[in-house]
Parts: sequence; C-alpha cells; structure tokens
Amino acid sequence: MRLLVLNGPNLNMLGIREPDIYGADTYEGLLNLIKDHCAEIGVDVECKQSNHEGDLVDYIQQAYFDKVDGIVINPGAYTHTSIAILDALKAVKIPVVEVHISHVDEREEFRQVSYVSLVACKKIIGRGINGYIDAIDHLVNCVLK
Ligand code: CA2
Repeated sequence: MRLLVLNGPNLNMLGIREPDIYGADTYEGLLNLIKDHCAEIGVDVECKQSNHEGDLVDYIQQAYFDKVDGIVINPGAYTHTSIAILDALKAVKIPVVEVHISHVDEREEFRQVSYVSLVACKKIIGRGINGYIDAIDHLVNCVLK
C-alpha cells in the first residue's frame, strides 16, 4: 500500500513559531513520526510539502500516475481558498483524509471553510501532529482494507 502525505504552506515552519497553536514539534519531527509509524505497519509512504498551490496540484496529479492508494493532506491556508486543489483531488479519485493540527472550527470564521472537505472521506482536526497518524490508520484500516 502506498500513501502520500501532503502538507501545504508554512507547515515547514512547525515548531519554529506559534507553538501555542501548532505545538512544539518540528516539521522534521512530524516526518519522523509518520515514517516510523508507516514502517511499523508496513506502509510505503512519501511525504511532500510546498508553499505553492501549483506544486500541490502537481503532487496530487503525480500520485495518480504513481498509483498511490491514499492521500493524507493538510493544505494549510489553501484549505480555505483553493478550488484548484479540490479539483485535483476530485480528478485523481484517490481516497483523501484531511488533517488540521489546530482546532480550525474554534478559530476565525474563515478557517471554518474548507473546499477539501467536499472530497475528503474524513476530516481530523485539533489532534496536533497525531492527527496525521489517525489519518493514516483510517485510510489503512477503514478505507483501503
Ligand atoms: O491547523 C492546521 O493544520 C492548519 O491547516 C494550519 C495552517 C492554517 O492556515 C490553517 O488554517 C489550519 C497554517 C500552518 C501555519 O503553520 C505554522 C506553523 C508554525 C509557525 C508558523 C506557521
């Protein structure tokens, strides 16, 4: 089983600023957590991050050609604005779980809008970086079984 974990803008800054909202773990720590977990459960995982909307669209399209089975995505601020990312996810027809480190539903009103939610089979919010592990487990145990 092959999974893609995709992170959008500023998530490479994890642990550097705003630890009260996003926690103290760094992006590298997140990658290690995901890689260790996937090694344990025998899943082939690739993690990508970009600050650019078009790159994220390219990575989603590439997942189709690479025959990826599932996508975990935290599109960062593009969650709330990007029809291009929604369209790419719709086009590839790969099961998607949406993750947000913070509790977006308890923050500003604009963060409560998510285009990606229209295609995601599950949305995990406010669980910190453990949300990525929950998302992977959901894909592996519930969606792709
Ligand atoms: O809660 C999440 O995971 C978000 O997707 C994170 C995005 C934000 O725009 C979404 O509304 C919710 C932003 C990530 C910013 O990450 C930073 C981390 C540390 C320091 C600065 C930014």
